[in-house]
Amino acid sequence: MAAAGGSGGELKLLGTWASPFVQRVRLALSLKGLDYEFVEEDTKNKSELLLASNPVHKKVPVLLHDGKPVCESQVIVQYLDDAFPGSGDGELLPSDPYARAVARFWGSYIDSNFFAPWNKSFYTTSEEEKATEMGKAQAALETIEGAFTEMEKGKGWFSGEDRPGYVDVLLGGFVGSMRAYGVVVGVDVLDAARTPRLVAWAECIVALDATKGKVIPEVERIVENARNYMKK
Ligand SMILES: N[C@@H](CCC(=O)N[C@@H](CS)C(=O)NCC(=O)O)C(=O)O
Repeated sequence: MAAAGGSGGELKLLGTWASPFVQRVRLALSLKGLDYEFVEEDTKNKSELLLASNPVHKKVPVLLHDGKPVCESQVIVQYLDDAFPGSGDGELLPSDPYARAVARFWGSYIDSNFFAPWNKSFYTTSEEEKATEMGKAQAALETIEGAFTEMEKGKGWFSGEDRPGYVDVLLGGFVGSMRAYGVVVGVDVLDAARTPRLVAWAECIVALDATKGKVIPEVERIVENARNYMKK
């Protein structure tokens, strides 16, 4: 790991271990080979540092670079490329402006069209709404699978390179939660019949050296966490 402290300032990440948005930032930090201090937050009792660092949304993740806060996971991942060019295996976003725009488009689509309805399906108590929102999330994943097929260029990553890039990191943060959802709710979000290529891609994400045991938590741990939440 490159010590960010030596080459580009001190990095501190405010997060929770279970947050998929935090996991995508940790994925990016690992792939860029950057050392950082992880500070576990309690979102029921937020620290003064979190509230002061992200006064608008009051959410994790927040990256502190030499004490300066950067908020919102997609912004943080982009910032890491800007602030640490050439670190690790290189940039997560492509260098070509058009390819960068395409990658950012899919990043935005993942959060708005996949995550938002999927999250709603988990929290709603209406069975009808649960099914509707889950249907929207799965339809979005099918669209994302189509994008993957166009972008991966035989390499197995959205980046179209031998290593994961921006879109891989953004969707990769959700892989642990998607797997746990299947156990807790009994519905496979990543369904081999609908999105076989994303199922295979997810295997590659969890098998990455950069993630193994460090970034994407064990499914059992996320399941236990979700079950505890549901009991409350
Ligand atoms: N759009 C944000 C979403 C972050 C988010 O929803 N964080 C959740 C944890 S997964 C959080 O901090 N929740 C606490 C709260 O809403 O009070 C991002 O991409 O960073």
